[in-house]
Amino acid sequence: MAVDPASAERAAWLRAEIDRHNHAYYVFDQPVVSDAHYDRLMRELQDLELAHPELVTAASPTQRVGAAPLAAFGSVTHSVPMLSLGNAFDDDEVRAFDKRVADTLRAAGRLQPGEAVEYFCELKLDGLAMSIRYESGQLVQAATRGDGQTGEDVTANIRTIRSIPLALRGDGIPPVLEVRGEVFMNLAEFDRLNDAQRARDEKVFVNPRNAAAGSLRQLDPRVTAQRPLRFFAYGWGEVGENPALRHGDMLDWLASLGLPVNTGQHVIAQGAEGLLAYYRDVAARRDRLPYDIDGVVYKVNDLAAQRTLGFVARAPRFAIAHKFPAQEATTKLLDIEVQVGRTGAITPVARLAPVFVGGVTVTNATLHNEDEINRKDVRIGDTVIVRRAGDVIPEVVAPVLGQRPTDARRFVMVSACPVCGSAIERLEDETIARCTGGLFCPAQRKQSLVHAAGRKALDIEGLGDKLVEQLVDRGRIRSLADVFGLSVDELAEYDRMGRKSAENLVTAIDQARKPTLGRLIFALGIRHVGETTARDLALHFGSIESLMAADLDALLAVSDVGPVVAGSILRFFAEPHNIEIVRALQAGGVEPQAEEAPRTLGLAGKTFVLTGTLPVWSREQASAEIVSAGGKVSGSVSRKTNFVVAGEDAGSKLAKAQELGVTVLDEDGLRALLAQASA
Ligand code: 5U1
Repeated sequence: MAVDPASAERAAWLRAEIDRHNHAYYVFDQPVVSDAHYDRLMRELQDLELAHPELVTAASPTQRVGAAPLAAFGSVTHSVPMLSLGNAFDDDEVRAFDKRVADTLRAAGRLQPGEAVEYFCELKLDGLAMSIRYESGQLVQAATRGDGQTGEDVTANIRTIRSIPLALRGDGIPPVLEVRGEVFMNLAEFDRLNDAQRARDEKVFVNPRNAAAGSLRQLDPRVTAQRPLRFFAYGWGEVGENPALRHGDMLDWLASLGLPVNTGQHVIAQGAEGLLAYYRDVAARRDRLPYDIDGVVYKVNDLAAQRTLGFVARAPRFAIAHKFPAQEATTKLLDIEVQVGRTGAITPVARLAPVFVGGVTVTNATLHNEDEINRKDVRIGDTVIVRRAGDVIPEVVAPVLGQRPTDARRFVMVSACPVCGSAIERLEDETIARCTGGLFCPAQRKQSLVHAAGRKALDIEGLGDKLVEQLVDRGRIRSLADVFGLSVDELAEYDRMGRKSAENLVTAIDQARKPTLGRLIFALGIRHVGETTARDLALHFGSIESLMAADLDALLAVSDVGPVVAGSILRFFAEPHNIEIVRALQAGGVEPQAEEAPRTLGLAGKTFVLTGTLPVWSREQASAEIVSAGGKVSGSVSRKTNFVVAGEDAGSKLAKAQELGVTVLDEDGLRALLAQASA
């Protein structure tokens, strides 16, 4: 039966519409419709194609996961070899690269004396190189780099990546276009994938690169389709007619054909110093990028100059990768010891053979907790992968199982605190084991004192961990109150303490006698009471006496204090020795000052909950607007919620708001409220 023209037209419209939404969502990260609306379009197209199979085209968005599982990947000979890049590891190597380029171009008459070379600078994503071939605008093949000449045919898997168009768009579609770029995974999506894998008891991936590689090597494209893979184009192989004069124009052209290009991160730079400035800028932002990068890439921008420079072996002379210090390295796990934290938390710490990673030499790394060690199956004696990204504490990512020695030992959690001998307890629903010694435990006492002296608490400059260690070990201070009895004469006797430092410290201790009430509450180190909660409690109760006298209902009346925090405060003040400490502080002359209420912004004190998809703003944008107007954004609706902002497909939160009589706004309502607040 012939397809009626209306159905054919509708199917074509749906395909174009879904492609448009894919592009907005996956290439620009700016969805213009809700997930539910997108799903409805997709379902309608699927239904139409089911009713009229003649309407199905290879480029239809319904065909991304159409292929049956493969027995093995075929091989593909690249029509233009896939090159690799030479590396530079320091400034001098970058300057030498620029000099080589400039000298060659000057000799060829392509650069005037004194003129700097123009480069196109890009991020070097830590993923897998991919070549995707379009013929007459249709995606026909995708292949891995392999050895540069021959790669694996991963077409069915690449078709599942929604940011990659199945058909090119726009005018001037070339007869053949091979796009080259990187397949990768965003960090947040990688974490979510691992959470889901863990929940299903399936393999957890070591890093986003491995997850991307593992996802591409799936013989069943339906598995790949479930993985959050992304792609950015940075080059090309075979291309019929090249319409551009510069690398940057070429990328603009690829973007105009609907291909994802990392445009926001590119820069044009002049000469070596311009390259190094880009490198430093990216290095400073590296930890805030949504994906892992392992360096930046510099390419001579002028394509004719690129041809003049040509190639050496398998790498171009016109481009170089400037690598960042590796964030992962392998080393030997010598031992696992445990540390006792301020609240008694027992943290296993890996003692490592020294290894240079993330720009520093690392000898210790956190293993978080016992479950984590078991989950990762890390054993003493293993060779392990260690990761240090930015300022984050180094961590053991995974063992290298192929290198496990036969005498590798499993970690056994201690049953008594290694510092005070008290029992170790692990509550049923907690992952953390704790020393039950409380402030009897010197480790907890020391850390509590360091916390209390910290900048956000009593801010006692000069009372650091080394001095606290000595004071506690010699039995000179047992609680925070004892700090206020320290004298210059006795302090001057301690290691590394001259008379001048002792005087400065006693002055700092004196100044700490008048903290704000919030700082004093924070200094007490009550579990779950952070700096902000301490301030809220101070503003609400006005004095330490009222806080100590507060019952559960009184505590729950404080904004952002829920049952967990309230319970923790009640338990803290139920301990006689905590009351004694407060009394001793008062006797030592500590007099908290009234907390100053923060400058009130328009929405101060108002709590919002966001639900559903707003027409224009993403949740993050809406939250940022609310917070910058002084409001708070919470995840759940309660009687304390002032406004629920509901978009399309809002679910149970909207129902709860209606049930509780909480004011519900749409995006326009929120904008009006914000405008009012700023006026
Ligand atoms: N950004 C970028 N990454 N990357 C990797 N450009 C780039 N170019 C490459 C490689 C391997 O190779 C060129 C030779 C196309």
